Order: sequence, then C-alpha cells, then structure tokens
Amino acid sequence: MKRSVLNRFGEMGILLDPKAVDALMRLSDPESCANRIINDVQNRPLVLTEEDVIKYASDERDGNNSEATDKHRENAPAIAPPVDAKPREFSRDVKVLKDVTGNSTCVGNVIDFAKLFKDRFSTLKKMLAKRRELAGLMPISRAKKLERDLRFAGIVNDSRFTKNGHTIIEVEDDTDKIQVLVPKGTARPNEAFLKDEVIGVVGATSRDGGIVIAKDVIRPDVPLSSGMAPNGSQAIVAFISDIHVGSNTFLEVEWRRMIDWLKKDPVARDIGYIVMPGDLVDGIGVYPGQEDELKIDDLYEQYAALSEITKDLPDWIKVVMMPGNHDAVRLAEPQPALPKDIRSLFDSSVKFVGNPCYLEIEGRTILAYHGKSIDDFNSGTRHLNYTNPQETMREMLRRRHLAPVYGDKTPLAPEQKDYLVIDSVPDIFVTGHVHVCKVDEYRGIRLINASAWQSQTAFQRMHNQMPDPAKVPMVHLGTGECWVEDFSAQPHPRRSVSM
Ligand code: D5M
Ligand code: FE
Ligand code: ZN
Repeated sequence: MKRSVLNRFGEMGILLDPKAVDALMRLSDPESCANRIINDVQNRPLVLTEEDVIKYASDERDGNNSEATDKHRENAPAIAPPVDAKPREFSRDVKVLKDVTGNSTCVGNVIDFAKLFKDRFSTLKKMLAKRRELAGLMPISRAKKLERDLRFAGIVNDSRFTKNGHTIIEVEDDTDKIQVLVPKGTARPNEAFLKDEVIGVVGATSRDGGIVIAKDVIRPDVPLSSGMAPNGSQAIVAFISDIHVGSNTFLEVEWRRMIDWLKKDPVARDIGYIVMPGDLVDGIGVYPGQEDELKIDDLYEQYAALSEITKDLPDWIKVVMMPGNHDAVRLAEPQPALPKDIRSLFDSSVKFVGNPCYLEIEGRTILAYHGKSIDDFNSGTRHLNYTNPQETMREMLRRRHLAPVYGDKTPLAPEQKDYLVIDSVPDIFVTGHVHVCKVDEYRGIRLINASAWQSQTAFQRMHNQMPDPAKVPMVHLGTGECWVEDFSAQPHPRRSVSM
C-alpha cells in the first residue's frame, strides 16, 4: 500500500518529506488522507511535511471543516479558466553577452587578486580618460611632481572623515599612491568613497606639498540617455527574484495566485521571458540556525521543489535562472551557473546563467545581478538603505561597478578579468537580495529590484527590514513601459510606474 500511495503523490508532482511518509503510514487509513491531500488542488503544499499530514488528518476527523482550511481557502486564488487566445510567438532567444560560467580562470589554490584589480583599474581608467574633466590624465607618480592641474585616476585604499567634515582618501595606481583631501562641499552631500572603487581626481598640491586638495572627484558613470527607444518587440520580460523555496516563510499561496494569473490573464500571454535574479532556494547552512526556518532541509530537494513549481509556469515562457548567495554554487562573485546535477532537474525552457550576467533579449540588454554587495554599499555610506535599493543601484552605475569593496560582506573570486565591472550600458538593470520591489530609472536605464517570495524572516525582523514580497515587476521590451503586478492580495492590483 505504501508504494501505491507514494506513486499517486509522485504522479501529481507532490514531494514528500521522509517524516511525512512515516506520519501518513501511521494513520489508520493512509489512503483516505492521501486522497484528501491530492484532491485539495488549491491548497495542497508542494512539499508535504509531517505537519501537513497531521493537519489533513485532523481536518478529516473534524468533518472536513476546519477553520484553518477555510481561512486558507479564502486567500487562495480562484481556479483559472483556460486561456482562449494563443500566446504570441516569441523568439525565445536569450543571448548571454557576458558571464563567468565556463570562463573562470581561478585555478587550484592560486589566490592572486593582483590581476583582478589590474583589470578593474585599467577598464575603469579608460572610461575615466574619456571624461572631459580628466583630459590629460597622468600616472600618480607624475602627478606627485606637479603643483597645479593634477588629473589622475586610482583605486581608493582608504577613506575617512575629518572632524571638520572633509574627507581624506588614499588613492593608488600602478605607479604610486597619494593622499587626497576632498573638502566639504566638493563632492555631493553625503558622498562616500568606497574601498577599492576607481575614481578620477582633479586637484592641486597643498602649499606644504603633503596632500592633494581635490577640486573635483569624477566617477566613470553612465552617459545621459533617454533610454529604450521603441524597437517593435511585442514581448514582456517579468522579474521574479528571491523565491527561497525550502524556507518555511516561502509564500506558497501568493505563488499559486501568480501562476493562476499567468495562465489566465491576457497580459500574461505577452510575457515571453522571466528572469530570476538569484536566491532561487533557501539553501542549507547559509546562516547559523537556518535549520529551524526550513521546510525542506535537503538542498537537492529544494531544487526539485523549485523545478515542480516552475513546471506550472505557462510553457510559452522562457525562464532564466541565476544564483544568489543562498544557492548551490560558490559564494564568491562572479558566481557560475548552477551545477549540472541541479540543472538536470529542469526542462529546456529554463536557461541557467551566472551572477552577474549580461543578457540580450529581443534587442535589449539586461544586466542582472543578485545584489549581495548592496549590504556593503549600505554599510559603507550614510545615505543608502535597505528600503531604497534603487538608490544603491544608481551608485553602482555611477561607479560602473557592481561590487567594488573587497574584504567586507561580498566575497570576490580572484578572476583574471573583473566580471563585476559594468563595462557596457544596459537598457535594464535588475537586482534582488533585499526583498523589496522598486522600479525606477537612471539616465535612461530601467532600475528594478525584483521583490521576493518569502515573508519577513527572523533575521530581517531583528534588523528592522520590512520586505515587500509577492510582486512581479515587468518591462515591455518593445516600448520600455514598466509596471508591477502585485500578488500579495486577492484580487491582485496592478501598480503603474511613471518614469
Ligand atoms: O537577504 C535578505 C535580506 O537580508 C536582504 O535585505 C539583505 C539582508 N542581509 C542579509 N545578510 C545581511 C548581512 N550580513 N548584513 C545586513 N543585511 C543582510 P538574503 O540573501 O535573502 O538572506
Ligand atoms: Fe534573498
Ligand atoms: Zn540574497
């Protein structure tokens, strides 16, 4: 009997925790309880735990009418009517323009960061050299011999505020290092210089010759642009981040509501692509005590459950999966795509890429980055916070770098090429990680932080971080129009976004 009951769950794509199997087999009538679960199409969990079995068994004893089930049902989406019109034909072509996957140069135990920083500096220096303010850029060793009109570029080694509100930074290039005083008011209010970012300085040597007084500090930045000109594409790209499958705070009801909407709403027929920028699953051992917050405590099973829930996505949608700091790849960035044994759990509608990654879809360039370095930007500056990651994303674009700080919360891999340099200007820049939903614009670039599918965790409660989950930001690839579909409530509202 055990086998036949388990087979039925298997056929329905329901995964069972081993403890759930035991609990089921302990019941006087396992088959009847199994039927009850299988027939509860709207509410049944993706992964059945011992707790679920106990709940269903006690519902049965209470005459199918438990209050908890009714409450659950109230929130559950209506059964989706079938889509009557055919989805549009999309190219389904996702080109990967830049990704470390398959190109990593980190070998054995050789930990040599010199090449990484050399590549970072030379790429960003070339960008700075094109800036009018820095015409005639010189090496620091030569700048040190001059008194006026010094123009140089360098990596920030150190930065500190003086008690008068000025900033003193040490800047280094491949020839020398130099102390720079940035007087209060020279840069923007609250301007911060992050360790290991590359800046340009225009200044003059102080009268005693010991330090350069900056007249201007230049960031590589992105050019002014009005952004995505119409290109005739008919497709929409949707962004679904931080799903955290396996966590006991994964928002299953909201996820189903979204799936139902995708299956029935006419707008969804134009969604050709879904990009998932990381934290696909909750992972194992990511932080101390995580085991108490997991519903699925096996990494492979978490991805199997992710595979099951992505099978529910309409089959005309091409899905791009990228790892984040909770996923099953090295933590050091750039992260390669998920390994083969995990990829094999998914069908060909899913494409796996690394973090970060430049994609080209229907003529538009998308820079996708999970966003772990937002932690370093926020702790290293005075004005950035977890509520407004779009401001942090702007600071990344100004610096043309996704994660400049070495040695803080974002581990970096000693690649010979710096994959975190923003070397080309995207149409859309998407991050996740902070679990809020923001859509904004900077110099024509659509900025998106793509929400999450996890309610507030104990860690976030402790740090007073309020997530904004179950939202799906969308961009029409043809027109550049952006909006958000909000699945946190039923019926779900749509939020328009003005640029
Ligand atoms: O990150 C979920 C949220 O928790 C996100 O807002 C960042 C925040 N977070 C995660 N780690 C840290 C550290 N070390 N300091 C501050 N804030 C942090 P997730 O990657 O989903 O766990
Ligand atoms: Fe996350
Ligand atoms: Zn994360």
